[in-house]
Amino acid sequence: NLPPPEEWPDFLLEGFDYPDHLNAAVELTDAMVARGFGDRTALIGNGRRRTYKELSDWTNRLAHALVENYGVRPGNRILIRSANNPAMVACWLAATKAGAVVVNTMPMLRAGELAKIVDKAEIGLALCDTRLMDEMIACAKDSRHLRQVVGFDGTANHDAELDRVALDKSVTFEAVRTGRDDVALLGFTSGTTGVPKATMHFHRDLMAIADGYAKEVLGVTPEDIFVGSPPLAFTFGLGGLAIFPLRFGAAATLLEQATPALMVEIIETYKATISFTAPTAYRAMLKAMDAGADLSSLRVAISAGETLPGPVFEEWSEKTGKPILDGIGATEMLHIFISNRFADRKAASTGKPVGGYEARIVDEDMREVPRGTIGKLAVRGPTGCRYMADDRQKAYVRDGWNLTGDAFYEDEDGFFHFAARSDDMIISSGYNIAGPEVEAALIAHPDVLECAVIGAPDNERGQVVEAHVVLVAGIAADELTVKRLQDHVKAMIAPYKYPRSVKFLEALPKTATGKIQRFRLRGN
Ligand code: 3SK
Repeated sequence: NLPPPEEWPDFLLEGFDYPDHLNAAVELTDAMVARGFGDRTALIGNGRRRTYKELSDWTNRLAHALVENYGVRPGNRILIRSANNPAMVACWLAATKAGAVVVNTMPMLRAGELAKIVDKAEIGLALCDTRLMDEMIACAKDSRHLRQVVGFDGTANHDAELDRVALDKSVTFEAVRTGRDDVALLGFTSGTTGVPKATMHFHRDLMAIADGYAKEVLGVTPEDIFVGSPPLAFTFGLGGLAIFPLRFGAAATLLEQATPALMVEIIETYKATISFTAPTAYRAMLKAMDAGADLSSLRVAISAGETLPGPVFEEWSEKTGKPILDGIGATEMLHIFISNRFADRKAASTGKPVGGYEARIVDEDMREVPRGTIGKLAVRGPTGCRYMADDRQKAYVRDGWNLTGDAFYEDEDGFFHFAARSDDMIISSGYNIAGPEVEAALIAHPDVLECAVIGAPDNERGQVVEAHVVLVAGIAADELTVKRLQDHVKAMIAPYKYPRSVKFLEALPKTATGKIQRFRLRGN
């Protein structure tokens, strides 16, 4: 019983004009019930479906518990530790209703990593899936800030402390009247350098990514069913698997271990329509299609975070008749700000700015460079970078423009093309070589599963192109393979770009969000 289309949420694209008082969690739950979506499925996970009404009630009971039993006050910072599941979403929404500033964290973080976050954000209360308590308790033991660690049951069977406390609370809760410019979320990013930074996002930012990207680019409707792998602790995942579906009355499936095989199963079972995942998962899903999997329900496949290899894009389009929409986002910007569209896309480009954003390519002095020239990507729009107590703010935001650290060029048709992370440019014998271009050539070889290319110091040439390659199972890591890969690159792109050094690895070093840590390879 879907409300008629005229009652579907239809949010402003232009202006992102939100009222002075806005609580993002209320918008995503209670307001959706008031708009007639109460009986619709909001979340599916751990073997259960939750309607919007159930989610609203659940989060209101939890919010009462946070305020009445754990003394949460507006502006308090709360850490949440969990894998992707409905209970994590409920805790995040409840804390947001209570006016807290939430830091969502990945389940694989160790005590030392949690401690850095707790110290930086001065977190007093942590909500932790009881299955993940050990590292959280170890972190709390030596912490100056963390006073309470409260367990919740990620499987939502009501046998953990928070669930028991919340059980008898009222299902109505008067949410804190947060201002639209009050901080709601701290997104932590170590980028590819390894030093964590906290990015602050307002309540209105959480709405703006849905009302911009999700509405304009993805065209989300209440009939959509989302599936994906990025952790909710990564703003890519929080947007794609919680904010976007809930903003439009759609449903999200949440997987604690989102392997490609499980995603395929979920797509087939629930007829999922929108997927968020990384290029390697799309590659695995293509193999599953060869083995008979039916992914025809997917109307949009989104890839971001790493360069989408051309062959994966082509094969996906061929087999499904639909493109993989590539885009670029950043934790600093909260979500995707440049993207291809169904009706306006170009192969091998990242697309055009999402509605509300402007992008330009600038030189060192912030002067716009001519079209076709590689320079620094500068972007501004309804969301932007606000580092918490970090000197790097001055370098990231200049003259109101966010400098994302990516080298891009804009073509004659206004499409933006990724060249490299600024620190992925290799200068060898006076040639500028974009590492990702060499990676794209290597990944097109059938023996290569994954690769990362860096500049290695070299006395003669300054730097040489060095490829770190994970081979497909069964391929010998020997000189013959090195030669084959070098010849292949020379045949695909200008020969001076070929990797003079090739190293074989079992796996590439990656951040918890799946980004390749090239700085680690540079240290090799
Ligand atoms: O790739 C990223 O870093 C990213 C971060 C936040 C949201 C979306 C994306 C793609």
